[in-house]
Amino acid sequence: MARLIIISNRLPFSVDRDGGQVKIRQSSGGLVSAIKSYFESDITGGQSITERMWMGVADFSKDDWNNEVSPLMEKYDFTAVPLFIDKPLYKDYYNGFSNSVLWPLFHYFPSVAEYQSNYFDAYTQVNLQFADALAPLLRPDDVIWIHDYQLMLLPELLRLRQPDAMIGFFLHIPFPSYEILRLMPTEWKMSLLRGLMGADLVGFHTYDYVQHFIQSVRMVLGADNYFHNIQYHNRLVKIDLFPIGVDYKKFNRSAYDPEILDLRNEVKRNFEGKKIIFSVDRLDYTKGLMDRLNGFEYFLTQYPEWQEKVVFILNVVPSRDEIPAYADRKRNIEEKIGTINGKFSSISWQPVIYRFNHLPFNELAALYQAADVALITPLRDGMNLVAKEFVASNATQRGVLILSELAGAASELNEALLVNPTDIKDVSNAIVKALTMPLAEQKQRMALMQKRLADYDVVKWVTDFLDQLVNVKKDQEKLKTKLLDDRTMEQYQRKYQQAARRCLLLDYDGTLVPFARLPQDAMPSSELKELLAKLSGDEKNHVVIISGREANTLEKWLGYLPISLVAEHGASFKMKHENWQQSVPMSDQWKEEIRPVMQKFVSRCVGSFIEEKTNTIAWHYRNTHPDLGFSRSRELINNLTQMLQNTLLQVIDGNKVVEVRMSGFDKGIMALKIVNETNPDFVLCIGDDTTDEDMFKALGPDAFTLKVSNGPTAAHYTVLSQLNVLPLLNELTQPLTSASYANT
Ligand code: GDG
Repeated sequence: MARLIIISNRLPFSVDRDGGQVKIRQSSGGLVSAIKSYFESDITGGQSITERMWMGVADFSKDDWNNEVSPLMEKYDFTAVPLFIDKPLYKDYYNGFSNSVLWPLFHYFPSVAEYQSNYFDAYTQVNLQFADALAPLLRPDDVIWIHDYQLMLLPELLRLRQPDAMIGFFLHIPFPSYEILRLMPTEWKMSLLRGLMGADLVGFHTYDYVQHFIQSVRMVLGADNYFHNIQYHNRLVKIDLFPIGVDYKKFNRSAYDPEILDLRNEVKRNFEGKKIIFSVDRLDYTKGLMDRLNGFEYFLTQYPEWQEKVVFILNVVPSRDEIPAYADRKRNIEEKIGTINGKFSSISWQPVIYRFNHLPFNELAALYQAADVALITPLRDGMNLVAKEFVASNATQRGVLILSELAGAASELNEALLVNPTDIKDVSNAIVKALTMPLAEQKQRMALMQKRLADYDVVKWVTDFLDQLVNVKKDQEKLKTKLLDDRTMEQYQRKYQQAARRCLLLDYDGTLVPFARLPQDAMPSSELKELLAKLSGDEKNHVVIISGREANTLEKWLGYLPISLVAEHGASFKMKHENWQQSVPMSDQWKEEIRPVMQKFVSRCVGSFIEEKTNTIAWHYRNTHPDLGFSRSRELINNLTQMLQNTLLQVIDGNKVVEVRMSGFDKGIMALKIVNETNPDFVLCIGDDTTDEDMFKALGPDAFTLKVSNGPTAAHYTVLSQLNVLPLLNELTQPLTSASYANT
């Protein structure tokens, strides 16, 4: 039995005063109608949700809430948690950072963005207020779903307060390409991305937005992805697309509602003999109203035969008029409408019927049904529900949708006439095509779009998201099952204490030391040296450093210790108190063939470099652009694999490194050889890389094998980070007490 907590900037209702009486009015907009339809359905999704809560900023005072509004909420099917924010702070957070930085930037209007630091401070403060107000109310069974660009910091802030919480986030607007995001001050973009990565599931409308987000996380936070999964701060975060739908049945049925039908017929009568083109949009520069009017004007000029035979009903809904970027638009648009009407009108005909108001639902539905063409051409739009509502409302399947290819909805509504909104010729041609489209074709296109919208309606959107959120939690649990816990640690500690002969096989980079930008910088710390001295000082221990490093380096850094060293994955080795030897005597003539190929990749991928070792040659791409480095590494592996067919050489795909070496030895063969020769009764093996998997597999069930990092592995257990390794080794040697090793 779970509780669903929806968190959005505003509560889903506002309060009106009618005379002295307070009235609650449901807000309009995509999210509110989506969640409302879900609440009204009896479907609950992945969790059986039994309670609902909605948190958001109130548009009424605390006193009004306590005295008048709160009692009215009793009849609603959710608990409202209003947040009261000081007006000046709210202004900087909402008009400021949300709508004068994020909104323009994420809709590809960088020149409109105003990078003021007080805006970001206010945004941070309001997100903190949300977190502080919610944290004390949280219960372990809560499913938290945060919505939209005003609350991008909130997932992380909640995660800090409640580490195990189930948190989903959905962005309703586009997520821009990295090239746009990087325009923002570094601290801001890092905070926003870190904020979102506090969620377990981050949802977007389209595949492109998902890809943009993943790329930004890779570039800004340096986290790696595996398809749509990102391992971040030892937690699996899933990124996926959930294209929001509409309440299909509600719009489709509206065609049979007598009141709406009357209104529709009235509109038809008023414009008898004329085709109706319809648009409804908030007054926003992203909606492309000016370009749309230019397109319509061009159409009337180019195709005069349509004059008097068509009307364009343009309904503009007031919006954000306190923000300067919005204020002038209204005047410009109205002037343009005046110009078109002045230029083309006759005594009996006016081409543009313009209204600036919010339509009641019935009127909106009637216009959707009366329209022959819906002209929806935003310059950018996260999704655009108007397009989907028009399609859903067309029960007769008459009517044509002209849709901007830059709206998220275009990726689903392929049967619409897709246009570039700034290309007035394209828009004009699409209008002609729509007005002359044969009925059979209209129906065919409509039917295909309607099927898709009916299948993935708004309730499906909600349940799909909630199901995926539950699945991510399950996947996180699965990964945790290998995580070394205190009890297992204690068992091995006991076995260690009881053993007479122990073999400790330890990888070096990424295991005993963290990765450095350049291999030569990853020198052993004094803490590591002390630990290795202590371990090797115990005569029951045989300590083996088994690495991809070359012999010289291992000798220089660790050769003074009474331990064994295995270099270049086993190509050469030095057993304790003995001299270095080659595993397989070989010439390194073959490197002459490989070096030029790798050199070509060095020049094709800035930041990559070659490391030559005695028996291997490696191309490192740790310091490159992550996407380029990865894709070049795939190309290189491809080239090398073809070159090395039927040779004794092999290609190894390591951790940000591609290596070529002679086949016939690997860490697994070497580890097994050492274990067989010394016959220990306790074997510990720790590593982080793909090459260490050979050891985990070779050593089999009796060894205590441990992988650093939380991915698929043949090791028996995992530890979350390299930082856990030295404390773990220390702990192993301690006599058994109640002290516990913390795997965090
Ligand atoms: C965000 C994203 C994304 C509009 N005018 C009237 C009216 N509306 C209703 C429509 C529709 C909604 O408002 C507008 O649709 P949007 O798609 O623009 O939704 P928003 O919530 O504003 O915007 C957008 C959406 O979130 C969902 O994720 O699609 O890209 O910007 O439902 O019907 N409703 C009435 N009168 C009007 O005059 N009754």
